[in-house]
Amino acid sequence: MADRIDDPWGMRTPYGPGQAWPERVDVFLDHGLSEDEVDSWHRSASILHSNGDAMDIAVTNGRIVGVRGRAVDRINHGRLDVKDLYGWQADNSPDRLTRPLIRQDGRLVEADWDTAMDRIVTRSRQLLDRPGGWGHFGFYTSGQLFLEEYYALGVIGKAGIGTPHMDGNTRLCTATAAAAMKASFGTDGQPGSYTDVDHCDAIALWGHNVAETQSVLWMRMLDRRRGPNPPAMLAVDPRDTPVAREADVHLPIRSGTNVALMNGLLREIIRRGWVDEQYVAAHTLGFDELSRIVDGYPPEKVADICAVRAVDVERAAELLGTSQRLLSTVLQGFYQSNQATAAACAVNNLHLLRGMIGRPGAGLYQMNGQPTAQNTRETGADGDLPGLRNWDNEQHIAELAELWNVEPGTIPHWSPPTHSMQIFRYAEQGSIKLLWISATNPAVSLPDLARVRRILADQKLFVVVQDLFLTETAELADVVLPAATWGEKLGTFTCVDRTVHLSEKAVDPPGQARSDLDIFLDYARRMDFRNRDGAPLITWTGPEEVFEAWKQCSAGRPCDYTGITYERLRAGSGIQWPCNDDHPDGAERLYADGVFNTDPDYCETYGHDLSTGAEYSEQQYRAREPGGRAFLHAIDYQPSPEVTSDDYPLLLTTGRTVYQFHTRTKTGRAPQLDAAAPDVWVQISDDDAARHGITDGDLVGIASPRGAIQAPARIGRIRPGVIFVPFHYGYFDVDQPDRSPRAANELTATAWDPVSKQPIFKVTAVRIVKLAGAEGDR
Ligand SMILES: Nc1nc2c(c(=O)[nH]1)N[C@H]1C(S)=C(S)[C@@H](COP(=O)(O)OP(=O)(O)OC[C@H]3O[C@@H](n4cnc5c(=O)[nH]c(N)nc54)[C@H](O)[C@@H]3O)O[C@H]1N2
Ligand SMILES: Nc1nc2c(c(=O)[nH]1)N[C@H]1C(S)=C(S)[C@@H](COP(=O)(O)OP(=O)(O)OC[C@H]3O[C@@H](n4cnc5c(=O)[nH]c(N)nc54)[C@H](O)[C@@H]3O)O[C@H]1N2
Ligand SMILES: [Mo]
Repeated sequence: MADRIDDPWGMRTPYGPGQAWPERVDVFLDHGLSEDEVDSWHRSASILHSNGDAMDIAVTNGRIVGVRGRAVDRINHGRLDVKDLYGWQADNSPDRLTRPLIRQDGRLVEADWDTAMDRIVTRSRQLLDRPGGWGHFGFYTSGQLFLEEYYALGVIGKAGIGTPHMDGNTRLCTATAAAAMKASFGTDGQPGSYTDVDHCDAIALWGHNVAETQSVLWMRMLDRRRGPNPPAMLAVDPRDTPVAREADVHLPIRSGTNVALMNGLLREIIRRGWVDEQYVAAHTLGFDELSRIVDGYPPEKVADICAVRAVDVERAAELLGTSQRLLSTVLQGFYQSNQATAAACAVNNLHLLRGMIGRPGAGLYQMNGQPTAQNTRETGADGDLPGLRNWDNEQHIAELAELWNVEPGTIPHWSPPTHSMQIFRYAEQGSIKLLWISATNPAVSLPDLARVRRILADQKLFVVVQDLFLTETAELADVVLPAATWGEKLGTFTCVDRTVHLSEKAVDPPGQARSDLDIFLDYARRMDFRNRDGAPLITWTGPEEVFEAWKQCSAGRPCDYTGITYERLRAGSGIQWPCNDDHPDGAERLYADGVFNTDPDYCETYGHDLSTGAEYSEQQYRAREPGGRAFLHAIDYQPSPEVTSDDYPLLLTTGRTVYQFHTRTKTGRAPQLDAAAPDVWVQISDDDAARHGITDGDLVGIASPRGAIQAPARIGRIRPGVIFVPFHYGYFDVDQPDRSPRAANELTATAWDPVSKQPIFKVTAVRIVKLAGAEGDR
């Protein structure tokens, strides 16, 4: 196998439109083992991004020794991402947490499970016994647990405690994807399928560096690009990413200006007659208002706001407008940027205007980022209601009350679920007194880290952290619970294109570590939550029972899992939802008939004003008589909350490298990946570097109103006026305990999109200063 650190995408296997993507099986085994020497293989899928690449975990002598892509799976046809090839080594890391820790006299000390759980339960009871005690509980979970774990947590939070203060780090990740799909189509759920890559004639990548972040999807796109009749490609990204370099048209817009660009592109599509008028008339609402607004964005004005050339805006519109089978993918360049939901909805508008939804090649992925973020959203562990139900719909509440056998009033639905930025605000103000954090590392990943540290370290807040390692967040906890992870526990998860995979338990977890499901179920037992007949609320003992219960919860909803069983997932490979009597083998695409989930009794939201986030009432929604039609939404461009000034003249944007995953708890412990990108850097344009006298490798100081970091410079491959810092590198580094701050989120602001409430990680005003030459010491 070629060295995948040097070439993350591996060998090309070109193919033409409508052909099957050739197989290519990627394998990596430790210590030069051969496949024959492996004792056993256990099915799973990737846990280090959202693509859902299917793989088998190799086990020898009770240890994970490698991975192999699964050729028969619909998603990856055998290929694996570079992080998946090497990242599993973190499971075997000697510094895994193996025993619970409790804080005693200011220090974390080892304890047994009974003692640790008893602390949590004692505290929980004290809080719950007070009137309105539910309001003191906050749960902040992840996009990296399994479906069963989220559903159990959701039921504990909503039917056991009855708190609306539950969310996932999915708020930072895919809240905008969900919000945009709800706003346009009525509910969450990707319309498209990965097979759309096989059929499309144009691919548009909206703020998505897919080459580095879903590299197997990129391999599929590249293989089409190298085959006969390749699709055209458009990239919108302020940086010259691998995607931008491959694209036929690259629009390096200033970060924070997506809505202006989208309005301009939609104006061209309408003016130049590229609208599918029949489709728009039959299947959409809001065309006149949309036309009126986007008409204010001629190419010259767009060029001015976005700082790109007007002629390139026109070229991009032509690429989109003349395509017959357009595939779009949208991710953090839109979701974490200014006017996120409106920008993402504008991509939905594009597909609706062109009638490009629900047929082969005409695909739309409002992407996920994390491997199991889809399940956080479906099961309601992000605060939404399970089964993509509408918190504002009494009938939906009644269904859940019936299912769980609790009073409807127990289920929080008197106001919208509390989003994570607000959960941290309540913790800061002291109304949330117990914050339970599972599988996320907010002390590196939330904006404005100085504030986050202050909140978590406050003695008045009781913090539980459930993780594999003693992370920056765990260091601040009152109780740390050692979790089992991928490969050490059984469960299911669902990727971007609604494909569900089973992940087997291949090995035992280290020491006393337990699966997150076991921990949640143990808590439920100890808390003795009861249903309305006085019987135990939760009686599940293992993942398959939870999955069967979840199937009932999903029945009749868009994410219908009723036709899926563990047995079926074991016998074949991934299966897409909805999978039910109508779609016994799963549905490849949604909305093939042009009927959307906007019926008032079925939809997941009554909608928002996209500029202000103001919620619409049921009456307002019904008055629009959607009748299964999709909504076209348009708003005017507004500058981001933080704009440049004389003091802070540059825009900082943040993101990822192909070799590292998030806060590096896993990829930082895989030698090949760690070595490939061991430390932070700042990417800066030639112009800005020259202006500040910076040359390649110089140490640069970067400051915002909230904090400052230091990083060596890498010059080029980014537009002038914008700099980029990867957000992977926390303040904790075992090799360099005394080093200066380097986490991008020391700089970022507590600001979010009014509809999705997703933080704006991509637009921060900063200044830079050269600190030392390339050889200078720190
Ligand atoms: N290697 C790797 N892969 C991953 C992950 C990882 O950590 N590492 N994480 C996974 C997760 S959870 C996620 S959410 C995804 C994220 O996947 P991506 O969204 O592809 O990753 P990012 O690097 O956050 O952002 C994408 C691009 O947005 C551009 N951008 C910045 N500001 C703007 C703007 O205002 N407008 C536009 N149009 N573009 C802008 C950036 O330059 C960047 O190249 O990746 C997943 N896959
Ligand atoms: N500036 C900036 N900030 C960002 C972003 C950005 O682009 N720029 N991106 C945002 C996005 S999209 C995301 S998704 C977040 C990610 O941010 P985080 O979720 O904070 O990042 P991770 O490092 O993935 O943290 C996951 C934690 O869960 C632990 N873990 C892994 N598996 C398991 C398990 O099975 N059980 C348990 N209990 N724990 C487990 C890991 O050890 C790790 O500590 O960061 C966000 N923050
Ligand atoms: Mo994410």
